[in-house]
Amino acid sequence: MTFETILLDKQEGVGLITLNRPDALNALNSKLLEELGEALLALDADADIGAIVVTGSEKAFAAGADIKEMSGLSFADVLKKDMFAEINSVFARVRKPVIAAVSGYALGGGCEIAMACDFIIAAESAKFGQPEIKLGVIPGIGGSQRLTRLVGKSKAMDMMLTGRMMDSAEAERSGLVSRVLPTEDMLDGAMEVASSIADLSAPSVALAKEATNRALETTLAEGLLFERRAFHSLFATEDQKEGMSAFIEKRQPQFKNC
Ligand code: CO8
Repeated sequence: MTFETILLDKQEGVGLITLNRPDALNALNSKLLEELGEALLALDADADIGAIVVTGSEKAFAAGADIKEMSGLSFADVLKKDMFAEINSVFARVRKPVIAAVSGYALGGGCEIAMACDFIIAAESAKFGQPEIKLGVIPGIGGSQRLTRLVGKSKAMDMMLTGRMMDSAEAERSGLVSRVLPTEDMLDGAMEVASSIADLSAPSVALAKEATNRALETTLAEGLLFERRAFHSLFATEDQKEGMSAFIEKRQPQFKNC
């Protein structure tokens, strides 16, 4: 597969997607969103891949949707193409874990793409924000919904109504990111995390992701039932026998993803 706006690499069971529009701080134009979606679905379908990392450059994960591309559009234009619907539906379809590895700016659509991933590992240099309000619009790729779920109403309102940026320490304190690493080590660290997930049993990884996502979509009773049934179903896998035997025999498990 060849792409214009992203780079795609595979290393030890991990698919690495690098957003690559350096002249525009990785602003998300329609080509980039289309290629990101294609790459995510291709890696999700690739049997050699167990986890995916999405990253940008040291200066910017992505500085938002492409303002130059959007500026002249009318209401009818954005409604007709249902702008940004497709990328959200791609993220909903990807069943493998997706980690956002964020260095520098993750603003507007950049912050939203990071939040659409399953979790965010940030460099100390990372800066998050939803500055759309300063452009006369609001978030359009899920920011008002995902940021509120991740950091709570008060901080989400503060971020969206002022358009201010949050540094990596505040992002970690608020629960937006799962861990912060020194900037120069961040991508290697995120790749190591992804590789450690790729080494686990794929059915249990997929069900852990589904069960965690259920917590945001359903009642506690339904979520607990979903989790319990998913847990029960894993006793049908060879990997459950292998994982538990390996623990008892004090050795590393050899999972077969079945
Ligand atoms: N879109 C297009 N181009 C961009 C963007 C962007 N979002 N961000 C940066 N660029 C371009 C700049 O125009 C500049 O290009 P050029 O050299 O040709 O002038 C180049 O990238 C470098 O940028 P700067 O010179 O501005 O770099 P600085 O280091 O001085 O500043 C900042 C970095 C602070 C990140 C600054 O670039 C900035 O504020 N960018 C815009 C951030 C922003 O507002 N993002 C939100 C965009 S809107 C959005 O994401 C969701 C909209 C949802 C709409 C829903 C509709 C349905």
